[in-house]
Amino acid sequence: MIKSLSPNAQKVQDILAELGFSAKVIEMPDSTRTAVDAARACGCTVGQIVKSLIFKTSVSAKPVLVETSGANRVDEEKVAEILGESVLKADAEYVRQVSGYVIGGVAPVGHHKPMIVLIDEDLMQYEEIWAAAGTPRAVFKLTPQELKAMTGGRVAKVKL
Ligand code: 5CA
Repeated sequence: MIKSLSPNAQKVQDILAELGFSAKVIEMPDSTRTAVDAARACGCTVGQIVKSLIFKTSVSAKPVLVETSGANRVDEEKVAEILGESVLKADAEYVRQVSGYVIGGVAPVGHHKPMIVLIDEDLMQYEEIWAAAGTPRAVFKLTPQELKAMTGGRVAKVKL
């Protein structure tokens, strides 16, 4: 029997399909909340996990999504240089408000508010990567090119 997805994971699946992507959302029996958890559950390296990290520009107060390799940390100064203003890391409430997802489940698509999107250039080296799909147990496999296409993100040097 095929188990149905939880509502948030199904929402991500529907958005992916609407956008024309064939990716399949999977709900894992174990947590995929962190990049390390997700790598274990997906059987891939931590570097192949997409961390969807949310920041806020400090002056214009715009949400910024930095799609980061699970192996890397974001250098906020590099992000600030790219955007022309400094950024602050979002708290859990802001993440929920702008993305519509809880921490650990933030997907690359389907956000409540449109966001500026940057993509860690290190993600582009992989044949396949995995991103969160709406809950801290839901993921989907995609290519870096698909990540770029579905987010409209700009590939950049963002790691510390
Ligand atoms: N599902 C996994 C990988 S697919 C995932 O979503 N990983 S993540 O890195 O994108 O999400 C966890 C991130 O949320 C952490 O790296 C951390 O930057 C952020 N985070 C964790 N706790 C909080 C918190 N209390 N407030 C704001 N951000 C947080």
